[in-house]
Amino acid sequence: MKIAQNNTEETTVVIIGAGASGLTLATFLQMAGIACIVLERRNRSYIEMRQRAGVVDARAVRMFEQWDLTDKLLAGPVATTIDYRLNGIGRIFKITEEDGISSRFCTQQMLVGNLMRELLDNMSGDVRFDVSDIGIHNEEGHRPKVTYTDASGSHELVCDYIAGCDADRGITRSSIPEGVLTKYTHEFGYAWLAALVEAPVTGNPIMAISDHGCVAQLPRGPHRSRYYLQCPLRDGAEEWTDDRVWNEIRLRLNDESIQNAIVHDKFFVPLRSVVYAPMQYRNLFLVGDAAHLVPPTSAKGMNLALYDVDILSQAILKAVRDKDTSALENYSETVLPHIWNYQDFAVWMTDMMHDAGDPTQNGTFRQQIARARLDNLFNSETAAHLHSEYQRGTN
Ligand code: RFL
Repeated sequence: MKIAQNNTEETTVVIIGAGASGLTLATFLQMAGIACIVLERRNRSYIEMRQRAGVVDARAVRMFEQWDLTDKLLAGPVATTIDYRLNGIGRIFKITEEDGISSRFCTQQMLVGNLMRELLDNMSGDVRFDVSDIGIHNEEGHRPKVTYTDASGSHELVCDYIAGCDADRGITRSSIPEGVLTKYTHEFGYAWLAALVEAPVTGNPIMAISDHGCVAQLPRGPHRSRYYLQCPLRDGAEEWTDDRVWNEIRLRLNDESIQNAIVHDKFFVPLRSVVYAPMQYRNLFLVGDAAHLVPPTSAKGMNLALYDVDILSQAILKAVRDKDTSALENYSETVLPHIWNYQDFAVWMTDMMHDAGDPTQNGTFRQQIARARLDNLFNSETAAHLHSEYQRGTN
């Protein structure tokens, strides 16, 4: 980092957002010797406590292996199986491996905490927390500038590239002039009540279809898990008391032995899919949730964000080291086919798991179709190949 004037500094890449994608990108750039500064509106402990995803997929594990970071970043056991149930009757399926590499049960919180330690404590990375009023100046023919305010006053960063890693409600996407981006969106018409509970997954993670709707239990560290319960859009978290949550879990899993446990938080998520295209404008590149959202059923949001980072970090390396900007110019075109592949899979999987739930609406026929599809997805060679193509996307 060079200091140009009093409160103006120069760097190569400014990354907005210190979530899963921003911290991963910063770590890779730092390891490659490319100067970068991360701007984050929250403080470090808030980010380290934020509970989200629970599985790092095989593709992302391979990416971290290539940077020799797997042991440092990915705590947690290898994810091998998942229990899909239909009206209480379960079948255990093996999670697809990619070239012998398995997914890992590693919560997003653990990954983010490990990235933070690696970047800040071991590599002296530059992450500025508690910043506000970020302004993006990305004009034709000029080096981009990012302005921001913190407790010490206002600052300006002059850079070559800006990475928008600030998720759906961030500011980088909204800095792009109207008419440049197209928004593609799909509302599923139902919601999930997500409840973080003090009860670990004791067997396999569960995805279940029942006459009362879909339910999932996914690991969130050694002592906790998150339950997801399908519910109508008209509901809200406040209508779901803790007792109602546990009664519904017992009903949907057809298991009276499940005991109530502490519910740490509950929130309500209307399920939707969104893609913004193109994912770049001049020297600004959108990454992760800033560019696309998938419903949590597919467990792919964080993994898609990590995929974007993989492609963007390689493209920045090429531009800075070899003065070859072709991969950066093609960033959006390279990433989007993979994103659409996953959107396709996510819509297929989400509809199958939810439309089959209420027999008064769609009949038990749909439930048997769902069973057949799951069997095919995980057991038949053709379907396994198809699934692994989805997993592989446009590698
Ligand atoms: P992040 O991780 O949300 O990071 C964005 C960062 O940007 C900051 N920020 C700003 N900073 C400065 N100025 C501003 N104006 C800013 N606005 C925002 C934020 O504070 C934050 O630190 O986005 P990123 O990096 O794109 O990563 C995406 C993933 O976090 C997301 O896709 C996943 O969490 C989605 N997701 C899941 N993905 C999976 O792969 N598997 C799962 O099982 C899974 N479960 C979930 C999920 C998301 C959930 N949420 C968000 C409802 C479960 C839940 C509950």
